[in-house]
Amino acid sequence: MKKANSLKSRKSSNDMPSGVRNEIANRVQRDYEVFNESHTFKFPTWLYGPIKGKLLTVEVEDCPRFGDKAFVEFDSARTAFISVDMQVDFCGPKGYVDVMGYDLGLTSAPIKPIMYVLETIRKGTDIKVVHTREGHLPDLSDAPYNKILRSKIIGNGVGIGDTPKGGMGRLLIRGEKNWDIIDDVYPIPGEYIIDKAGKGAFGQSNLPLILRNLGITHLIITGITTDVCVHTIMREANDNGYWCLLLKDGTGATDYDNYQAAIKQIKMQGGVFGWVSDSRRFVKAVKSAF
Ligand code: C5J
Repeated sequence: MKKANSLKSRKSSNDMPSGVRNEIANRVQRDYEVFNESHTFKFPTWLYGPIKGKLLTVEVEDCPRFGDKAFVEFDSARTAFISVDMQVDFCGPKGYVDVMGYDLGLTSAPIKPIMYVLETIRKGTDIKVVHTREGHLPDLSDAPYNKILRSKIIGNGVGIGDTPKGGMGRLLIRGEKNWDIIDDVYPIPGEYIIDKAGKGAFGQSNLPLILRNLGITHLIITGITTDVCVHTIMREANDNGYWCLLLKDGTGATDYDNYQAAIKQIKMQGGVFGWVSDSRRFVKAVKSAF
């Protein structure tokens, strides 16, 4: 009986007239109505201020439900394009992924789409470009012991810190050739390189500081691997309030089913970790804004 009463009183406080609801609830109600009319997640100027760059409107898929189409607005000046771990170790011969025996065709598939997006962004836009690299110090002091051990087992005796036969250097060690970003998508002056010791980038790198200093609110995410570093970074960013969009052809995993599952996971709950689009639709939005 007591329980029923407290539930009842809680329900009535939810039914309060809009005038006494807090600001966020009012904003959400308004933007919900705007979304229903326009199928667009408008750039929240009330939260971040007026648009500083160009307004980009990108089509996203399966949002809010599978089969639906929606649009997301970006302020180019507050957007960062992230290319995750496009290193030889993850998509090149005799690198970490190759030594583990996975299909390099899957992890190198996003190279061309990323090149296409980079080429577009680099043609006079104000979108910031951030590249990440996963790797450890030569003495392995920043590598979890279980990570090193597991890598040695799956690599049949060749793990993190070891040099495979005919390889370019020690696997996943900072400064080695195989640890660096592949030439096709190599950073150019003015772009940011983030070195991280983990799968994520919000705990083991200075990415959050750089994004904050640049005034970034929205992220376009690409890179490898979809189900590991890309997903970890997207989840971390989403939890930190960034509006995240994954370009599905700009990412790949060591297993195709995992790639598909990782894409599907993002789309659940109306976009539980953000949104999914592709390089063609993103480039179209950039070209029509600049
Ligand atoms: C992995 C990564 N898969 N960059 N790293 O170990 O996804």
